Amino acid sequence: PEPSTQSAGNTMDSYACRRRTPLQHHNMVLTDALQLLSENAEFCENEGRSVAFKRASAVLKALQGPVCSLEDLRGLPCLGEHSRRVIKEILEDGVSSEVECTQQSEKYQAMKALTGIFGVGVKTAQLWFWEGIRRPADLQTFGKKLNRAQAAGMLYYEDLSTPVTRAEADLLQGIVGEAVGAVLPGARITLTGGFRRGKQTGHDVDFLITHPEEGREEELLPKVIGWLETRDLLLYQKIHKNSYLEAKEWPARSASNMDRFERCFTIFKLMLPRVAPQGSTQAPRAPEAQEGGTGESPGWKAVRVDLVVTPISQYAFALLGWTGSQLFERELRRWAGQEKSMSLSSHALFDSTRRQYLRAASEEEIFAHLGLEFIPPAERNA
Ligand code: 8DG
Ligand code: MN
Ligand code: MN
Repeated sequence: PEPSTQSAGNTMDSYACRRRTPLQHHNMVLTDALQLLSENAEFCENEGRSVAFKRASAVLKALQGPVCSLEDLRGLPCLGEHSRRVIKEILEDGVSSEVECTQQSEKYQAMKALTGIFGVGVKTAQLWFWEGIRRPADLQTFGKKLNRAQAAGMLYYEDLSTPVTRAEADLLQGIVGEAVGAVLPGARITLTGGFRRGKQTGHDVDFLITHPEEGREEELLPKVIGWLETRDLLLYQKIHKNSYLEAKEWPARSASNMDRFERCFTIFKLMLPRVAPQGSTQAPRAPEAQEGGTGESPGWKAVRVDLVVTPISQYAFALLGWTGSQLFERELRRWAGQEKSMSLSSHALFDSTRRQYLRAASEEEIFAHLGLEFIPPAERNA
């Protein structure tokens, strides 16, 4: 017997990690509206409210048909008074005045544009907003000093705000795969993030790198970056050691392999395959016309790529952690903590009751440890 079927009685689990959430669903207008309110709450640093709207939106994504009246919402979890009011308005008028108003607001539009710059978070964007900055172009006018990431973010703003396609992700998989194979034969890469969940576009491309022999992955990342830089394939890169925050949040343990977890936030210079005009055998255009306003493309595109290296013993946890969605991950951790007294990270799973780490070689094993039915990546689009 299925534990969470959707009958007329609207049985739905309140944990998104206990539901199947496909990419395509039936309530796009409503979920877009709730997600905009969630985003706006994030811009106002109201995390509780932002998560509440995300949870409400995720519930509608998991429904097996469109919501046509408030009746259809009966018995559904995570839909607070505010969310229901917004849904009601849209069902009655086609739009929600609050959503429209938010979307038109100076604050929302400025925050959207400013946080759209790579390297700019909500905190920075807010400081800039208070100083009167509204658009990326204002930064120069105001004489703002940018860090290296933000400077790259400005330089490639247009490309980076253009969605990455699945085809581009595949091209990058080929390149990263070649780099990894060249510096460490036997090392493997996996495409994670939104593309692993079946998305056709993304804001970046996420790769996980490991080697079947524990320890061989050490020092791999700087070598991969070196290989790529030698070939002029990177526009920006910054390697981060296992973050302090993550290390601090984690229950103390002596195992040293924790420190081997590394990641690199990069901007790739992705050479685009030339599509020759029909019947033409002309040589490719010379590269000088990059800025001339000729409307021609430079032949490459700046693309954000995240590279994460993990020891094989942590691979399943890293894979689960980097596949997302962000809300699905959050719900997994909430389930682990609140219902199982366990703590889950992209490194490991700790059982507080038994005071021990639970090993896992696959995502399936982690779900099993957590007492959850396995949800495949394509149904983690909460
Ligand atoms: P998109 O790029 O298509 O827009 O969507 P996405 O692929 O789902 O989002 P993402 O921002 O690229 O993040 C993918 C997953 O990676 C997400 O579930 C959360 C996770 N993730 C980060 N940053 C970090 C981090 O610093 N540590 C860990 N453990 N996970 C992270 O994005
Ligand atoms: Mn991604
Ligand atoms: Mn990412």
